[in-house]
Amino acid sequence: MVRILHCADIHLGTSFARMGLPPTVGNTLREELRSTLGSILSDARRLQVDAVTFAGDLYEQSTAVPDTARFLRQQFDRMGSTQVLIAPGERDAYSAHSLYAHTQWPRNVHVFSSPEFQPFKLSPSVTIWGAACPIPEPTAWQQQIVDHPGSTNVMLAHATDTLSSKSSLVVVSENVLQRTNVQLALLGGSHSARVPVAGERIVFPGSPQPLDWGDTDVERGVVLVSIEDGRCTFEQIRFRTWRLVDIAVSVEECHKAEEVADRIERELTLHDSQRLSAVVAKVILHGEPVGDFTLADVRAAMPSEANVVLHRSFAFPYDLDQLAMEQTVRGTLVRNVRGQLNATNDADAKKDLLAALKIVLLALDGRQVHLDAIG
Ligand SMILES: [Mn+2]
Repeated sequence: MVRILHCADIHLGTSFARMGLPPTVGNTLREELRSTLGSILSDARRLQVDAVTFAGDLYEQSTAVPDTARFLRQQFDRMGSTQVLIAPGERDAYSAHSLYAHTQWPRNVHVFSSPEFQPFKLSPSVTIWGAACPIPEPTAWQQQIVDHPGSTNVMLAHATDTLSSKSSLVVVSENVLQRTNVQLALLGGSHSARVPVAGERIVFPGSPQPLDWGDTDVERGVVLVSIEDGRCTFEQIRFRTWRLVDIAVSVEECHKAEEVADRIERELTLHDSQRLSAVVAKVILHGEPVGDFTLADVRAAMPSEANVVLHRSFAFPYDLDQLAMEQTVRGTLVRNVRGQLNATNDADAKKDLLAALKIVLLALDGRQVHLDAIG
């Protein structure tokens, strides 16, 4: 029996800034990504697998530093004779500048550096066919993978299983695979997991940790593949250590920032009652508070280990129908802005107009206006 631990999309060194997370949180999550790779490789040793496979996006070339190469080399070195097979992806594309090209890898590491599929004989009965992304499309990759009689042909690549104009990845679908010599496709490129059922051949392990707000509740991990007499069985292994959650919290009737912070904390503990630091949350505050405080005040009132990004949803604290009837400066202003609102179909322009109106109405009421009241 041959056993493979298949991984993809770890994205070591990724920036979490696109999610609005502060650098301190990003640093913690990046450290956890490194620990995740360490845990995966420890499991591989414990399970005594024949190979660990990576189907792309192992690390981010754009943020890679010499220490990234040092870390990977040291991690793979401790695998001893266990084979490590890497098919580069989009973010860790193979080039003369990539870590793959200029790092002295231990002898157990093999990087597929060509966009054409090349065989690697893992055992007398299993051949791994790997290629480096980008694999040109349309391409004759189906012809590159030739049948080795008596051997299970396993494909290793960063790919997609659905045709989409947004993706430049090569399409490897169950349909396409039926017309090839490939019995099993160990893929990367999808951050959510997919494990074959009933005769299917495609494995996407998913990213072991959630990497974006959309990755909230998707099963993710690595996949242990066992191949015996040409038959494959699969087992998902999970490593998720943090959760990304999207929550909405009302600030109605709150007099102080501390009250809002308490409400947020109560919501967060619903997601992980043990460790506040294991939850990374995007919090949308809605409603109108009684007191006067800013998002920064709420943030300052939160426990230091809470990882939250605060947003204020646009709630309008006035009844515009009523105001529009007033024979006052306020009434004239509201009627005027409403006319402009009716004249445009641009959602952003409408939002900006309402935001401006809200600020002016608050100011006319003599209330302090904070910048984050805008939106
Ligand atoms: Mn990826």
